[in-house]
Amino acid sequence: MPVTDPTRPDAPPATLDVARVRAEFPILAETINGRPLAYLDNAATGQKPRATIDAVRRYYETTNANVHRGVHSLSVAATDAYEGARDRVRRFLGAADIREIIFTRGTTESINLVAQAYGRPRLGPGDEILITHLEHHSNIVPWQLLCEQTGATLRVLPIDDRGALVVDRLDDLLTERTRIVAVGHVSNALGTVNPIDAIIERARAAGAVTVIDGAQAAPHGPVDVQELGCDFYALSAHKMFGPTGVGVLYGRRDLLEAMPPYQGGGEMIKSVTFDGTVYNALPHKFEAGTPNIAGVVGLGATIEYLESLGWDAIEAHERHLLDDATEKLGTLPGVRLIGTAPEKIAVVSFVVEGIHPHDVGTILDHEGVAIRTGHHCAQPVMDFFDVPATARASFALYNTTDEIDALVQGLQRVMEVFG
Ligand code: 7TS
Repeated sequence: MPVTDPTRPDAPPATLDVARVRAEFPILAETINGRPLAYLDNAATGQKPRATIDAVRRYYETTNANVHRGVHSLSVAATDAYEGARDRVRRFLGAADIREIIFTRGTTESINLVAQAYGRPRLGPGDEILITHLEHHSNIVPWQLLCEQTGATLRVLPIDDRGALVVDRLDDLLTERTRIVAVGHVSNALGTVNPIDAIIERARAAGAVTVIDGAQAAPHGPVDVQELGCDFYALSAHKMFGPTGVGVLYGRRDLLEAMPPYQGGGEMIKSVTFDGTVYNALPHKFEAGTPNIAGVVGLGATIEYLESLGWDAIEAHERHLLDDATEKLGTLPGVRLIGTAPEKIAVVSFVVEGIHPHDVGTILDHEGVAIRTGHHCAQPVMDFFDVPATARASFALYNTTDEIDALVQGLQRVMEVFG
């Protein structure tokens, strides 16, 4: 549904010129198995706009040097580009202070950093970590490791049969022993948007620290970590159409200041002697070694590009895609949607009666339609719905209803072949 700008009520609704957007993503012009590519695997990784590809190429062609160490011009320019991207990320996340933005390899590393640098020195037997049944393995396994290391206990907030969190269960699962609450903003397997604002509020009132896995939220719009009041927020650049190998950890400054480094090496120190080492200031304390400079610069350019399109227009278009896909797949005989929470974005997970999801994915690939099949690194979700795997179509700003039609036709072909 088109969105109007509340500050300009007479302005026309924000709309996305999808043909123009598509022209900015070179890979979308590829053919796969002789068919036009319909890329519906955006939850796995997003495709890259020319603005990102060009920024990375330009960086290597004109600016490449190591950061934070040289007085020569290129090193200063590389540092400016790297730190400029950090400020752009800060604004995207609504963080108050640039020192609160740590560059990592991705969401996975960001969450492991919090588990090891925040959790490990602080937790002990009897302490509890609360996660949810919807989490990606990246927001489960680091906490299991932490429990093994500290003797803490993992608790799990359940979901209902639509794939929505049963928030009422916080009444008994959130206790005075809960030290960390780690929740995904959006489920990668089902697309459920979790009520993280309410969860954060409850967790804070209980004295727990909150860690939000924003990997599946960031590709769909900015967040405001100050308004949310979360303590940590993690994301991956590659899912939001930026380069691979780059992620972000937002952390509240006072918490980051009090945490020991996650890794040791160059960049993260002020001085080193054999008697001891003085750590560098934030954010460098958590960025040991030469970072992925080109990737960070590419992420900055990606955010700038997305902002130029307008988030309202992107959101409205993606809402339309989800509604269209839900209606078309929901009425297709033999197709069962998995995950029908009232608050959802950008993902349709489903099974086709009597046909293994991998066979569905293979036939669709012959038709040029790229979806993911499997457990989506969210095996507890699959267990809950008693399926080994699902087929998952996931949408992004450049997708079209024609591509959803290609998916539907592909599924009809699947049923002809296997039916
Ligand atoms: N958290 C969520 C919610 C995710 O969806 C993913 C990746 C991760 C964490 C890990 O991100 P990474 O960039 O560190 O690997 N999700 C998926 C997916 O749904 N299909 O492939 C990867």
